[in-house]
Amino acid sequence: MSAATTTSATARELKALWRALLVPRLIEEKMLRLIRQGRLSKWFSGWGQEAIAVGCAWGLEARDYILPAHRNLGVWTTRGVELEPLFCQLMGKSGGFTKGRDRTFHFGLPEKRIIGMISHMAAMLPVACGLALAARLKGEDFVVAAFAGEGATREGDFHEALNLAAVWKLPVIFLVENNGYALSTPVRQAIPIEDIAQAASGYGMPGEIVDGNDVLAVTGAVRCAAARARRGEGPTLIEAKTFRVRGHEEASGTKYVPAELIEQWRKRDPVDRFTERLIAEGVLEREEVEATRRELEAVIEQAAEAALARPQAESTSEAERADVYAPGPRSWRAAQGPVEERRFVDAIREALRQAMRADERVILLGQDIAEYGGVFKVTEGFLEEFGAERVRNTPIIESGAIGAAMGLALEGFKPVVEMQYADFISCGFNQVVNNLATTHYRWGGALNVTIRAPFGGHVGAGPFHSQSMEAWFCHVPGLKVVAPATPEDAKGLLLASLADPNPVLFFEHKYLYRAVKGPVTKAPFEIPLGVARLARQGRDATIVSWGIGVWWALEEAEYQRGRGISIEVIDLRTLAPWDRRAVFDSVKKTSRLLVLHEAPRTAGFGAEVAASVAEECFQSLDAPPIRVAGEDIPVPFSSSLEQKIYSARARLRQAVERLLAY
Ligand SMILES: Cc1ncc(C[n+]2csc(CCOP(=O)(O)OP(=O)(O)O)c2C)c(N)n1
Ligand SMILES: [Mg+2]
Repeated sequence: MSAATTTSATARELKALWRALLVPRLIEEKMLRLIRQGRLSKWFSGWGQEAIAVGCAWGLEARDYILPAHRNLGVWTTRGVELEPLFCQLMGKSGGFTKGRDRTFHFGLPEKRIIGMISHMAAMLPVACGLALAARLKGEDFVVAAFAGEGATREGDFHEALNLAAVWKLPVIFLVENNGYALSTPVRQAIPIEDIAQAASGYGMPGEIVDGNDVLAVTGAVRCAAARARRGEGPTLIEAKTFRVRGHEEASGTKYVPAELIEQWRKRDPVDRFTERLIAEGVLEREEVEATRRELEAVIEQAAEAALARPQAESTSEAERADVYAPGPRSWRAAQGPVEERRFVDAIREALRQAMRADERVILLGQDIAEYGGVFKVTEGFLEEFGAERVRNTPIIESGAIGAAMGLALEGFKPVVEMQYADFISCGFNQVVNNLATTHYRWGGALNVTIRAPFGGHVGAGPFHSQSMEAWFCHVPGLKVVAPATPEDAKGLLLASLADPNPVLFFEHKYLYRAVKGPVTKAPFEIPLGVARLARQGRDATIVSWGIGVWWALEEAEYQRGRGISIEVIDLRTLAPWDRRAVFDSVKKTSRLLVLHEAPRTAGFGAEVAASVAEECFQSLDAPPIRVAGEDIPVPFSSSLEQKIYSARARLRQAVERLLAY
């Protein structure tokens, strides 16, 4: 572009872009002054990389989502996020976007179509896929741009997300900032190829390399990729080559970076380059540069000082706890009308089918769930009834699928992800415990995601297809954990989980799928989460359990009845939150507690129940609470080992007798 061909409209746009590029630089100058003055503790510098964040935001439309990373202040400023609350957020002051709950750019601003990151590198990339899928399902033409550092591209989520976006032809732009280092590790120690853009060919998408220090080049590449995505041609990987001239974060220095490399890249500073270019082209006057700087500096100074003057964020335990979960529905449909005998598995299928018929926002994701109907055949026939857009086979990507579900939920869908076996949720653990669990507390994003997880043993399936891992998740604030024992409960609790605007882990015991039958209300209804069921009334002792353990407890209670002993059985049904009242009331009546579960004993959920009863019901107890649980070994394959050594069931009788004799 030369001065002669620059029209006044493009000149105006170029000038506006230049201003947008200057803003994050000037904010950073202020932040660095504050650090030197000891008034700010932490800062991740984006100095020298501003053209990527600003160029991306500039190249997209306001309706497009951006998922920035930790050096992308320019995304927020270019989208016009107000400076004072932004500074409050960065400084942990009251008035910030997360109310002091999370740091730096870890928050979403849905009204600006920005979904911020969590600390875990690359975790937002599958989320971008979910948002993009939402665009497709809604027939809207927004695209989603997601950032990753070159270091983050070695995480599995990067590859799962690229693959998913490519097989589903999703409107995603993956924007990799290759700045030469991941903390102290230079690219050559972590990445065996010169150009990360090459990865694109392995996923069947275009891979573009762009000069990340040239804001017009970035804008152009992003516009091209966005146009392609809007045409329905799928994702693009853009690698922006740049350099991290100020080190990882301000406290860690740059000693390990060769000084000449920094010098070399400082000469290619994106702000200086663009300024000089616009001056050379006659778009900008030198005096104007100084005047604009002064004008913007004054605005930044004022907002930063106003933020600094504010108090630290303050709150109460009650207020903090209240925001861990999104408020649920106020009313539930009671079970009413005719019932029919159903197996456990059929009750689950019926709940899903009724929910899908009633609400188009329910979308199923999982491995082999479409034509094949899932390995346990829970979704058999669903593809035919609901179609391929709503019943989606995913590749083998637990993390990718759960992350995508989060993106769908942010766009108002109610995704249900089927784990093929609950054991494989370990591959999606990060998405569950860090992304799904924390989002509502941190910035108010409600995530109506249900993860169905066929779990448990007694099917002779060995250590990796038999685990009971409910306790892993009960420890994480922000998740709900459900484990039904009867067909009626399976249906009502699953419908409640689908109606709940929070992430729910729904553990379905595989042995019960086809071993248990019972009356199930035909019409849709919900059983509120967090309410236990009195499975059997008794006087002499209480057994608390869930899942298959309830059946063992009932069997034992029946045996003891023959000996004149009356045992009460409480089926917790929901473990997080659990019905403390129901358990305490029962123990106050019977004075004896046994908690029974299939999962290994140490740090199992039984420990929580037993400890709470010891704390809250000590005066009523005639015996110490007893736990009967799986042996602390991996679940053995041989059914004789599993049943005689691993299984809690093998130790139940003796334990009950010990409890009664105490
Ligand atoms: C999963 C995970 N592991 C480790 C870290 C610690 N960590 C924070 S930033 C960082 C380097 C990231 O490098 P890169 O992705 O290249 O981004 P850059 O900082 O260079 O912009 C590391 C290792 C993390 N945040 N997440
Ligand atoms: Mg890097």
